[in-house]
Amino acid sequence: MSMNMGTGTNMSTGTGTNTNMYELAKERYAAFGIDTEAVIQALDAIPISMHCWQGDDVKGFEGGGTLDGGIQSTGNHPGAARNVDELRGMIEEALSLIPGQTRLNLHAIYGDVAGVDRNQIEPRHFAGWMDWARGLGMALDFNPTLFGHPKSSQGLTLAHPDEGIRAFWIEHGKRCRRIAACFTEAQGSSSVVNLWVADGFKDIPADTLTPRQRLQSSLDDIYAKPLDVVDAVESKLFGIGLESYTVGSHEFYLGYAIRKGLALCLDTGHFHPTEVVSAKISAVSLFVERLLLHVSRPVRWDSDHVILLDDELVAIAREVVRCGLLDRVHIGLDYFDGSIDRVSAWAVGMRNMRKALLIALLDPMSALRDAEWRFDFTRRLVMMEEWKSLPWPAVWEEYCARAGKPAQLPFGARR
Ligand code: RNT
Ligand code: ZN
Repeated sequence: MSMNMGTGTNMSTGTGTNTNMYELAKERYAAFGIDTEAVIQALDAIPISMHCWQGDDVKGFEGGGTLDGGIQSTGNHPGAARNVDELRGMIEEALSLIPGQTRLNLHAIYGDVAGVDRNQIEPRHFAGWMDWARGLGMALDFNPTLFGHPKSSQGLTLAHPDEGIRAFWIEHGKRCRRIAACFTEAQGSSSVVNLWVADGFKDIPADTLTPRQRLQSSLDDIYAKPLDVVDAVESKLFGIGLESYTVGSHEFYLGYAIRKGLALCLDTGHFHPTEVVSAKISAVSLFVERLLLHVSRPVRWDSDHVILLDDELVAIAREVVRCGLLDRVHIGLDYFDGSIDRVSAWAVGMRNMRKALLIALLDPMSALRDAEWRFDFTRRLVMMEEWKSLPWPAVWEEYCARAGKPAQLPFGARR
């Protein structure tokens, strides 16, 4: 099934407001062999999955809402969504500021699930989301929620020594995949189901192997039935209170995804501080068919700050584009900042991701590759450096104008 579904705009008609600036930019890029019209078309069609959990600080609608699993949303900015109507209203407001194909990434705790335990959830608990999303022409992605629950309070879920606890979470995982398969059927594009578990230990464990064997066998159970979804697994380095050992490490899931043919999720906050996801993409792309990116911004730890238009964001987008991976990499955002207006947090991050993709699509890759393969490293360097001062913001503004979205965000908090 095609991945390219979500809200979108018709790029083939209409011109923007800054025609002079744009016409100049078009010429400058043409000199580097880049067709900005083709870039604008391509940019608009790339799906980016917006994470619902920025809107309410990852609380969900079960009624309890304590966050554990070693993740934290900090800050007391007013306006966190208290119910599904408020959350949808905030998402709609964010969408009015965000150009391009946008998908929505739900967690299992965001269904109509007050009083429904995780091993009881069904597609009907998500019928409201499906109706609403259909009305917006927006596709849904999904995540099992294996944290913030009495049965995750010991820091172990799918790797727990108690078979009953493992069975509870396995059932949750299976049900989540079935719910996502209903999304796929309704929306005509495969729903991406990402599984992340916090399982680990605060202090140094004696036995590092047995929990991994348990996790592996639990996962085998969850993925036993083939369904029309894109299954992804997400590794992590450590969480708060789980500093010494993570069962689902990078090596664990890289191996597991390769063996089972699953997508590998790389979260930009889940590696050692000097490691970058942009440096991993081409290598892992040789061994897994699909990647999921959880684009986040770690500040000293996996702090999930709003993503900036920084060098690493552009490097990630550039690797995806240069390696020709746009149809094998699913791009999703994953951050939650409770200290600022949450609608603006979405809008800034979603627009930054798309700006990074624009910069990447404007890249003169074939000329650079040509110079590189002729060992003309002077030409490669000069071209790369001169290209950096080309006027990509003029193309961005033209794109926003054609998409009917503001070229610049309003500065003030919306809530
Ligand atoms: C946690 C993972 C995970 C979560 C979401 C809420 O470190 O990044 O993806 O952020 O599932
Ligand atoms: Zn993540």
